[in-house]
Amino acid sequence: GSEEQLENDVRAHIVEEAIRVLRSNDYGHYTVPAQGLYPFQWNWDSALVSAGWAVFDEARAWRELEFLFSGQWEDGMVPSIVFHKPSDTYFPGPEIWGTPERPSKSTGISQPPVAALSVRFLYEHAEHRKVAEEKMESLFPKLLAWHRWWYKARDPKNKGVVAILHPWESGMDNSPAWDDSMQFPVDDIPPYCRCDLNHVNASMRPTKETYDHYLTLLYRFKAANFYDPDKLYWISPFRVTDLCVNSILFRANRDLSWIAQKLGKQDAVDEINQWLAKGFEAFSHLWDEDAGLFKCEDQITGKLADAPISAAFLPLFAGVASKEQAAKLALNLDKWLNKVSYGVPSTDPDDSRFEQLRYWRGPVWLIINWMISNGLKHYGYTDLAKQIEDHSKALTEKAGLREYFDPITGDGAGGRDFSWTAAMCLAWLD
Ligand code: 2M8
Repeated sequence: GSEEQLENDVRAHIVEEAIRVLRSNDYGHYTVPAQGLYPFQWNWDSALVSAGWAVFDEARAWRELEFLFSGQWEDGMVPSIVFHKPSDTYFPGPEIWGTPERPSKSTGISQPPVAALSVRFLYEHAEHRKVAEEKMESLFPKLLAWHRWWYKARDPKNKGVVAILHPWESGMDNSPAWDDSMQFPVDDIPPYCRCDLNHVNASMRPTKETYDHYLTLLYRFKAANFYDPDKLYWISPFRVTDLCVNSILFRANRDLSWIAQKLGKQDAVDEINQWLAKGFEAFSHLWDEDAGLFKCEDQITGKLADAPISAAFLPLFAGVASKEQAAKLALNLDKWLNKVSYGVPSTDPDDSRFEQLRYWRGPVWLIINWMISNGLKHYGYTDLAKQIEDHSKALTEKAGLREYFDPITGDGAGGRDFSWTAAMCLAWLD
């Protein structure tokens, strides 16, 4: 009917907008998350954005991933930010991460390992099969080296789950799940000026107190022989089993195993399957039966973080939750959705730490919506998955391709013309 036609027109317009946004954030070999606010190549942004490019320019999609791996360290780590070209609109940039004489080419920490998912996505959606096979083959050893790095550098105690040592590594920078673990004393750090507040209202960003902690960690890691991966785990006052990184790593391992199988690399398949088996067991300790949610764990105190955050649902995306756990998660998610106009809020709205506009403490993020919705479908909760999809569409129709959204009003927040939001409209919502 005409209503359907209208909806189709609206979506077609958003697809056009999304393509325009990716093109305008394109620096040739990589896409910046947003002009001004984030002027470099970010790790998980790039991996997610490559799926958006894949919809209309396969060659460009592969280049995005290849360029991300051009920043890979010798030990396998893929940094959270690669500083290809200088920019003075972001803090902390290459001068802070590096030495005064030599700005750094990248940060010294990592981010959620999405890339293996993207390689599989690009391969499965490829029209140019031959090219896709070659690209997958050449990216495979780099992906494997990165996953190995996670276990070697971030799970030296062989728990089966890895630690983040900085909230920036989780991607969910100021999540209330870190509040207790971020209580360590702040060092006497050099004075600094935050660039983010030139672009975005302070009420939508982490507080000064939080930034002081972020920088304390950065300077301590830098003092440890410039981010020596063998030292960081032991010296960091912040060491957390994060649900976002671990769920994505688990899912990425499944995709990497799939890729290894396609390439006939049986040794790698065996190695990855061992990670999966250990991970499966380790996840069961992150389950809070009373809350019916997964929780992050502070590895220093051994305590589960009580904050109910959206990453609690990501084990569905990983495929690591049991049927019973999935049922409880679905029940909780349904309750959360009934408390807001648009889901999924990054913190349970009933929790005292919920703030509807402050970044990872309440707002809706489309990339997380995609992951949760994808996970729900896998477990058979198609109505709930569809509801999240509809909310995501409605948000982009109402507010445009913003960085994140207010779950109560549906207003857009943070950066504008945001690459990963655009990518979700192309690769998921179309
Ligand atoms: C945000 O993080 C950066 C630090 O990495 C920042 O605020 O300066 C987070 O939302 C992170 O998940 C994201 O990758 C990055 C770029 O979009 O911005």
